[in-house]
Amino acid sequence: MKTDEPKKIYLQDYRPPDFEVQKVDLHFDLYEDFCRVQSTLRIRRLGTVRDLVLDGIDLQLEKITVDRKPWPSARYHISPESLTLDDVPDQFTLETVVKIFPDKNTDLEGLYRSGPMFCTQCEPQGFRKITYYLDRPDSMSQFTVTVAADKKKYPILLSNGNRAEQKDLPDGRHQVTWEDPFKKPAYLFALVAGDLGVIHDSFTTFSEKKIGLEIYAPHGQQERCWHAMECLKKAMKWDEERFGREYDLTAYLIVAVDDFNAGAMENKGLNIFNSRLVLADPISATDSDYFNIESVIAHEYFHNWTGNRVTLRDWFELSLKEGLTVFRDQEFSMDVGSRAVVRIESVNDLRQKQFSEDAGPNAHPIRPESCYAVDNFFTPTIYEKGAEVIRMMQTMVGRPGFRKGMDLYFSRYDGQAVTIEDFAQAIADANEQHWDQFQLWYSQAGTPTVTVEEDYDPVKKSYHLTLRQSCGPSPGQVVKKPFLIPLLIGLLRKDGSEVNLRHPDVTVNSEGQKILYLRDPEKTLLFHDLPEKPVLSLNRQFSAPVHLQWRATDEELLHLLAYDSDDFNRWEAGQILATQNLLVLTQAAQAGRSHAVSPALLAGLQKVLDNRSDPALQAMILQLPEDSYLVQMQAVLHAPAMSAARVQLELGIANGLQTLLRETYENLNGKNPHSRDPLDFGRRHLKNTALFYLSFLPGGADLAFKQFQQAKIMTDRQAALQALCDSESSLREQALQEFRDQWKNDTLVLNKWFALQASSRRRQTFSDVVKLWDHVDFNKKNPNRVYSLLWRFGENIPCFHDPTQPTYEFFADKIIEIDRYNPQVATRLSGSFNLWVKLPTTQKASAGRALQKMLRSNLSKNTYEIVSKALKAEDMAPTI
Ligand code: B3K
Ligand code: ZN
Repeated sequence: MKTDEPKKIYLQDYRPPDFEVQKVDLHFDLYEDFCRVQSTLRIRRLGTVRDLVLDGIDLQLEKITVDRKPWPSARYHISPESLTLDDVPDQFTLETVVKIFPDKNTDLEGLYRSGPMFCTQCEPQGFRKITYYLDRPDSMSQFTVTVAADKKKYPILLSNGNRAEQKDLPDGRHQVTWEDPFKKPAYLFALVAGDLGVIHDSFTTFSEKKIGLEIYAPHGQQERCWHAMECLKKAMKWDEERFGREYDLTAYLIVAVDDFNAGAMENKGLNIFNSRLVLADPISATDSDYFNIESVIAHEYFHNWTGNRVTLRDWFELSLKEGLTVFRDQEFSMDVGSRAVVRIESVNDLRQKQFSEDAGPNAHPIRPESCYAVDNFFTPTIYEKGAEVIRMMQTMVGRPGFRKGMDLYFSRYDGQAVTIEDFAQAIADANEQHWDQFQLWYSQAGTPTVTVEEDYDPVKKSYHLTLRQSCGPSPGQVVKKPFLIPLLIGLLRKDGSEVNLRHPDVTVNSEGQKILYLRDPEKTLLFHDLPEKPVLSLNRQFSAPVHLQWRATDEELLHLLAYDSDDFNRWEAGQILATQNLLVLTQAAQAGRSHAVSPALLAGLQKVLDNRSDPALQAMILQLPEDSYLVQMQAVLHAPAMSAARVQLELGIANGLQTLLRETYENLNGKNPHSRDPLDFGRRHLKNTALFYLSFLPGGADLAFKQFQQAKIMTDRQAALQALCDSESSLREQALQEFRDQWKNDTLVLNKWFALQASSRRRQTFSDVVKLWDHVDFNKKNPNRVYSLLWRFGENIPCFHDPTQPTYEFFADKIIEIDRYNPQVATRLSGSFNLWVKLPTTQKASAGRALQKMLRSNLSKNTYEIVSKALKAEDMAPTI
């Protein structure tokens, strides 16, 4: 499977399937060291092609019959990735029996073992590691599945759909049969076998159907599943109310698994989840764990309609289900929590991960046109930028119009495998729109920049606003056409009130939002009758995923921070002030000059902290932009200078605002620790943000240690430990030791212990990471553990890019090692090298050598794709 130059696949090569599988019958006989899979497929020819080619990898074929007669060996051929039957009848029943070895499956794709249980992960192409099949999303079929295993070891046997039959077998074995009445592609197949704990509940749908809800987890862990259960019911209700979608089977099952490459998987009726996104109690999970569980439980549930009932024609269309479902889960989180805060969190995430991907060597359009490994499509661009594009559609037609479009989409395409274009057409048709230009968002990569120029004439009382758009080159796309960019807009007066905007080019959508459409490379608008220069509030709610280049004055930004009715843009004003200051401080540190912390920023933050409004929003405003966002504004990545600038600003804020920070901390510390009310989430976030700044001041480590020891919930304990982890205090070691001793038997909590150390900004972090790789609690086969240590370290810009340490060499060696047994994990880690082209010369050469070494190491096609593209980004890739 490993090759030097893997084969690329292309969207333009898509052809509809030559055969249809009308019915699938699977029988699994699970044993400790192997599994026998008997598959009976009812197959019909669709076109004129005579030979049937089925996908299959690492399968030992034991039997093959056509219409119950042995199929002669001269008439079939096995290759490493397929089985071809020559000249098959027009319609026939194919039976195959294969032997597979879940125990030896280390890439966690297909059927594999996690501890004592068996489970599956088939998206995107894992099913071909289970049996020979047409493993492509547009091949949809009805599945009946029987699972047989030892009854004592595996009392729970699960698959998709409804339970049909259960019976005992000789030799202490038993079997359960599942029938899924809905046609589905193979990537939604799932199987679980094990001895598990379970909690039960039910949900009654709007047409009064009672659905049984079951969440399974390793014995002893099931009581930690109640939060997930509540989230599931909330999501089911929300999808009925907001999108009119009702659940369609009699049961909905979720299983928590410790070894899982991704976060979760939406298999029809049987979701399989990484246990970190199911299990929670206040002692061991933070508020943000609770939030993530809510959002991912909802996300997987929403896939039942967007992904499962209406699925993908091919993998290049992945964003059709992922972008749309992320959009739906974001809307859900916004409806059940605070709209502004959730929006800010999503945008923060988008800018850190997707914007940097879009600016780097692995940039690709939302609908890519080629790839080496389909596994690599699960990117922030497909997910998060895909969701932004759907959000723009909703902004353009308003919520009621968007709902009409969604209704049309479901009624047109239920039970079918379709494309991104089909979706956009349904939304446009329902709203009588023409979106040819808008669809460029799907085919052109890169983040557009919108430059703003303002000109106010006090005599004529007129205000000119000129907007220009541009988008730099992306791999394979040098020149871009102008995008259709919907920008929500407002103008503020000096007293903070809003100008009643009237302009022929500003339209109002059904929610009363004012939208300015930028269609051309440049546009100028003229506003009359303005007695004073207004303060511009553009791209409210981050209505379009663009960089805004706007030379606002400090006064204007402070005005927005204080008065904008759009909370997103209040936060954004603070971020711009902080970004500008951090960039100047970085330049100064690089040049060995000194520069002051921005008094305007301090004044703005002081006002925010003083004015007791929404604590969650206050906390978000107080947080500085992340390094991964700041790097995008810089031509060269000087990690030590960036790090010095950040420390200087953080210290400046801590010193400048210390009285207010202390007051805030003392007012909020210890209040309602067990409340799960979003307001209390916000209060704790603000309190812990205050602690973060206070920990820089004399006595700060003691304060953090005190909170660490007295904390009743993980949110407070982790925040305190994080502050200590960044410090040089002797209390650091003590706290880390205590934490480990307390949680050494809880894998999820111990991941936090690894992650906090790998994310620490101390100089010694690299040597800590090297030691932690050999720590007795480290397990390189468990994806969560590897991500906690290595992925966190790779994202830790000051430490990963510390020019004084051999970080790249170490990291590359680990990627090569992991790639041998789990390519998906290795691929994710290799993304940390994407910034290498921005490094100063000597460092760039060293990162280049590490990339070259990886490329020579017979990588999997997954990792090869990321590494080779990273290297291609540099015309002058260093040679060795
Ligand atoms: N569809 C899954 C992703 C599976 C990842 C496969 N490598 C989770 C989700 O997006 O809902
Ligand atoms: Zn998804």
